[in-house]
Amino acid sequence: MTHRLLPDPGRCVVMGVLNVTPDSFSDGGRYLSVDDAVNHAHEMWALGADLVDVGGESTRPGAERVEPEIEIARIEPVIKELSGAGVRISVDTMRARVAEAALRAGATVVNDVSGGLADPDMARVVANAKVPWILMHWRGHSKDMNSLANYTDVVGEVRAELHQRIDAAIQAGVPEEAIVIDPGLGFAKQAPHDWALLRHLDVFIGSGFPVLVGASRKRFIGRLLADADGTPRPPDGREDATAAISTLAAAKGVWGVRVHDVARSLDAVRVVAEWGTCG
Ligand code: PMM
Repeated sequence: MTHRLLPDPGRCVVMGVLNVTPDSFSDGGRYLSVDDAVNHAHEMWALGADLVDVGGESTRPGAERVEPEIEIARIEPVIKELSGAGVRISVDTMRARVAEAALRAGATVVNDVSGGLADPDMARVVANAKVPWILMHWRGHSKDMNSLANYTDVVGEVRAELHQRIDAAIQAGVPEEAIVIDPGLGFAKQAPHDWALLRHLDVFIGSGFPVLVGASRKRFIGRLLADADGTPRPPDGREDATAAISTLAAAKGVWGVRVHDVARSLDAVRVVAEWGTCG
């Protein structure tokens, strides 16, 4: 069973990415003004996105942290305006204070890339607000992330570490149906780890929790599509491959995909639903 605040469109959910940041790896700086951010969210919503994921802190490898006040100032007016217009919003933050401000402004889902590890107060905020919580697999902040990508069995270790986060959330009073899990592609992972996690999505789906996959435009796709001298394909040339991953992930039965290009992935998951293999 999924939480009443999680969209359930009868096919794989498509979550559109809205980074209100100057430095995210593929869309940083594009939607820094409130108007640009709001317009882009409306475009994604009009295309049929089920959820718009609003974030005010870049999590790309190596990124420096921003102050919580800055994070709040970036996202709060955007969330207020969008939720007032009926757009369903998740907030992409690992800070309890920021999540609280976003929920007050009208967000209805918390997307925490640290799975509750970065801020010990996050579980209390989510439990009190009675909202869904996306727990992503994470091993440390952006500046340390690459040095933490060491695994002997990436699928088993990510699964076990996610289950620790699920147990901690439940112990803190978060109901099971409020939890979504995410293997955290690109976060303390090298490309072979990302591919192994995708190849074994059934392990995560088999846990019974809804699974979200965030592959959109990530480095492992750029490396796969590198040119003859090994230069990775730039992020804006990774959209068709992203949609291919959405297709395969939806066919496996994931709950949702988090993407920049909503139109392509929506087409993909609609095909899967019609084909009859989704969910
Ligand atoms: N990836 C990014 C940011 N937030 N949230 C979830 N749940 N899963 C992800 O894979 C994820 C995320 C980084 O990508 P971006 O800079 O393009 O937003």
